[in-house]
Amino acid sequence: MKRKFGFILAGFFLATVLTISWMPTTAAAEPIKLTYANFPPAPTFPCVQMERWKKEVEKRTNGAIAVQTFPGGTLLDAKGMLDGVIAGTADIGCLCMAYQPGRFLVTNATSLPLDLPSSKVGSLTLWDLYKKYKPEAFAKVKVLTMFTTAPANIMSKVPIQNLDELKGVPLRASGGAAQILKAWGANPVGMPMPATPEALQKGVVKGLFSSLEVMKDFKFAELCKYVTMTQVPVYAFSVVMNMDKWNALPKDVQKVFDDLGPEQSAWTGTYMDNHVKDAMAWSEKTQGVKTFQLSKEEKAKWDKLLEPMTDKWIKDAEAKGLPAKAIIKDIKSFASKYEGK
Ligand code: 3IO
Repeated sequence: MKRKFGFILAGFFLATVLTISWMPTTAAAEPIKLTYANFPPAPTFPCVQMERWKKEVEKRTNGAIAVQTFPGGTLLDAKGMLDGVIAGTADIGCLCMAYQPGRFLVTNATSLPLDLPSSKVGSLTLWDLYKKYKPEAFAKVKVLTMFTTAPANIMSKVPIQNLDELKGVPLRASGGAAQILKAWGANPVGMPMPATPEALQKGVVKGLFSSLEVMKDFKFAELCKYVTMTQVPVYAFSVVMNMDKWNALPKDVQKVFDDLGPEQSAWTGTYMDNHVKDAMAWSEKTQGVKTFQLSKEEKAKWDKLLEPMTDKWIKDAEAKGLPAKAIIKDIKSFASKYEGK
């Protein structure tokens, strides 16, 4: 009798232990705290996606992870983001790859004039590209997600409807977008996005070349009363995590982060595409912004000037040992896979 009771007790004990070990992450008394640095101000899209990621992670880990966000360059700034995460100044960081174009050759190929039509398609294409090529630039970090902006357009204080009006105009842009402006004969001025409001105020630049949601989020519509639609190129972003911090995470938390990678990419693309529409409606209705479409003949001239760019990129990238033709081919085929979805 006594022995039987002992067996039952042991059975209960075993069942309890097994149940606990199989349960999804339960809220620990003390959550694992992670810092997440971002370079632009809180209302802008890189920070909106950061807050969404934080919320999803905290929910899906049942509070086992607590993310502390640092918008506005308060922990790491635009150009120091990747090195700061490698050094462990922040556990996680969001960076724009156009600010160090030579460092991110493979992923920045998405900023060539390849007609990626939207942030959603651009983001999913970039994520696939990263997954396929795993570029050396990210060897020292864990990549959590990637996304792109919507296609860039010209926002300016002066009307620009043809190449003559664009000639020599100082416009803020970075990376591949700056190369495109240069090919069109403008005067690209490189600086990270957060430096742009002051440059516009002071007249250092007469406008900028980026995705249009910034008209509202940075209030550029108050100064830039003209938009010229070019719909090319997208800017590429990545979110990276310190490798030691990643390796120290419980396996089930790592799975939550990994599952979120492509989801976050799609979420950010959808958010951005919708927000561009809102921002332009606001700019036109409340700020008197005028939007120009290039005439068919004019657009043909602009397109012609971009034709040599991708071939030149292929030549240069091949010289550096990259499978450049395959990279371009993949970008196009990933994009067509996602178009219409
Ligand atoms: C961007 C960067 C920070 C905040 C909002 C933004 N919208 C588009 C960009 C792209 C970019 O980094 C740039 O330099 O145009």
